[in-house]
Amino acid sequence: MKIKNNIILAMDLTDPSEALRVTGQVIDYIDTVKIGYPLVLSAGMGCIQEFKEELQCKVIADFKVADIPETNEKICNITFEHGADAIIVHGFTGPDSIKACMDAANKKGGEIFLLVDMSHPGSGKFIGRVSEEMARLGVQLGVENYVAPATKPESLMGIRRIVGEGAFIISPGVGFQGGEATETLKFANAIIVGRTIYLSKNPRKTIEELIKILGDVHQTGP
Ligand code: NUP
Repeated sequence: MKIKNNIILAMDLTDPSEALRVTGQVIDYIDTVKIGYPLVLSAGMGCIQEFKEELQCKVIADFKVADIPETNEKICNITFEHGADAIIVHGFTGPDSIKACMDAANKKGGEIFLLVDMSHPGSGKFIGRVSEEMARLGVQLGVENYVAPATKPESLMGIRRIVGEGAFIISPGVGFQGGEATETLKFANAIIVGRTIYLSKNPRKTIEELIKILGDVHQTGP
């Protein structure tokens, strides 16, 4: 997946028109939006198509799929049928559950991102202890895309070492959760940024400043 300016907007505002309006303010600078339960549970699955049509962006559905293979397959099928370009899937459920998501993605022409560690403090208790094992499993299964935390550079670095330079890593936790954008992009292909942008008084200016910090080596907006 190619991501403009290496920034994915995490749009977790729960008012659908506000979510579209604020995303519209920064859409010149991004081409990929991550939508998860906060927005979909309030706006409905139709918001995926709405974002794609109104803003011409790619949508990653952050549904952290974590069920038995048969249920995972259904969740992925429905998500891709609603227009999502990719879906985020938990790694801890094991190979059969991950494989079911990969198969659904292949059939529907979508992609999966395997979540192998998380960014919040409590993630050290369970998921953080097995994240490298999950990354190795992902490699064995042929997973190409991963989610790993910007708040834990050591973990992110370790995951990159395992999945290799050819894999695509997206990383949440920049800004509000304490992760640092430039540092994160040494190991990740793109950063996921939510509140820093959508709660900003001037989201457009905030993203312009962020792009400047990142060195603006990629495409920029007008
Ligand atoms: O480990 C994770 N951490 C995380 O923050 C996995 C995620 N998917 N996220 C999501 O990334 C989180 O649900 C939110 O949508 C986004 C980060 O948003 P913010 O902290 O920049 O507001």
